[in-house]
Amino acid sequence: MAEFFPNIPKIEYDPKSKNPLTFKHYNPDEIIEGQKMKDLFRFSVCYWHTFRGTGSDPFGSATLQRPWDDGSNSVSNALTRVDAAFEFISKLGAPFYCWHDRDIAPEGATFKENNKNLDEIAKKLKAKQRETGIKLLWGTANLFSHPRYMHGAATTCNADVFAYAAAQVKKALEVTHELGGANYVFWGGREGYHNLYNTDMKRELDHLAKFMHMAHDHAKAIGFKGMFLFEPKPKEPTKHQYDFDAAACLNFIGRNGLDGIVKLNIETNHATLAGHTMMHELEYARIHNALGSIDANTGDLLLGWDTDQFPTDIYLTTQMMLVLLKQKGIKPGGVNFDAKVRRESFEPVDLFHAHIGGMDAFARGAKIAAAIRKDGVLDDFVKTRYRSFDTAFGKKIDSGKATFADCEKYISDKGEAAPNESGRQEYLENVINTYL
Ligand code: XLS
Ligand code: NI
Ligand code: NI
Repeated sequence: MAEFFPNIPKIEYDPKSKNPLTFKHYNPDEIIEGQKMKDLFRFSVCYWHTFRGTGSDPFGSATLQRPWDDGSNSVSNALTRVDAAFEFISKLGAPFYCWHDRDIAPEGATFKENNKNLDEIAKKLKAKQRETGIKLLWGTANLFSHPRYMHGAATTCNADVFAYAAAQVKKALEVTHELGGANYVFWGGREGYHNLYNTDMKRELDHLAKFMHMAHDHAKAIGFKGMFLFEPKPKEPTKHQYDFDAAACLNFIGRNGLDGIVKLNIETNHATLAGHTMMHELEYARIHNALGSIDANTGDLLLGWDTDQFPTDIYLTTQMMLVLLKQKGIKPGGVNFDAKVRRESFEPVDLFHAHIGGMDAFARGAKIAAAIRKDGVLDDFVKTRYRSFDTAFGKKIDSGKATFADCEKYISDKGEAAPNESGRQEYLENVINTYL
């Protein structure tokens, strides 16, 4: 069979090598806090950026050289792409991949034709998964590219479009199930709005909740046991995306009886757009037992949109791993590179440089986070900082036994609160830097 990435061997861990096509930190079998790195991260390659990205932007056309892709919307082109994708993922050594239905199979003239195309490609994906051992981290449906979704999908004003979206998710779920997908993702796409003059927000949110319950009913009917994941994003393409951030999503989940059915897929660049750090979003999800998976990338603080760059900042990955290690990893989710090479990085080899850099950044972040955790630097400080709630009146507050009147009596008797202690933020920042 033709090789699509000739001259590129399987990427190996070789920390001493000067060859840029080797891992310097990601060593799949190395143990971090009792887990092999490959099981801790569960790295995934995304089909849309890596195999469907063209490098086009609003100011210029495609730049990326993808010699295996004839640029057509044909099924045969899509089938060849599967071969290229699996060669890439195998050589990289990522255990997972993920897709939108329309990334893997072309949109046809009718709904039935779409499904037929999808089945044909899924058959090949299944064979390739078996041949290589690469697994599907998650599937999802593209409910935003086609013009029919201009007003949204589950939150559209057009009942036919709602039905179309439901039928499309039904099929995408079935294909995800057929391919043994570990999760199913719902990123909001066009679920949001630009202007309330033309929008019934209550009705749209009710439809979204109905849609999610219908999806869950179907998952049960076909025996799909994977997790559903919302992917928060505050804006883009709409001005107000309903799934703004982890907190907004969890509010929606809780208010609509979706607890335990839907967790979160947290994306770095989306956290930035929401005005949060990634560490905040991860921790918010984790403490609510809702940290399901990660879309790893990074934005640019000087640009206000979803630039989806590969993550290379070790400070960022260290913070992420500090949270991830607290919950002993991310399984059944993973770390999916929802990231794209810049349009100037147009050669196929750039895909390797990008992913190797991301995987190494996480591996290094994990080693640093594990060292910080081993020494207990942050944990001990935080525990001590809240110790007034471990004894005496503080304990009464924590156990829910104190009333306002009790607080009044306690503090009147005492006259003044105990003196505060320093938060030592700068000291802790310095300590963290000693590990980097
Ligand atoms: C877009 C999202 C998208 C989801 C999958 O901003 O990140 O790529 O991950 O629909
Ligand atoms: Ni994403
Ligand atoms: Ni994104």
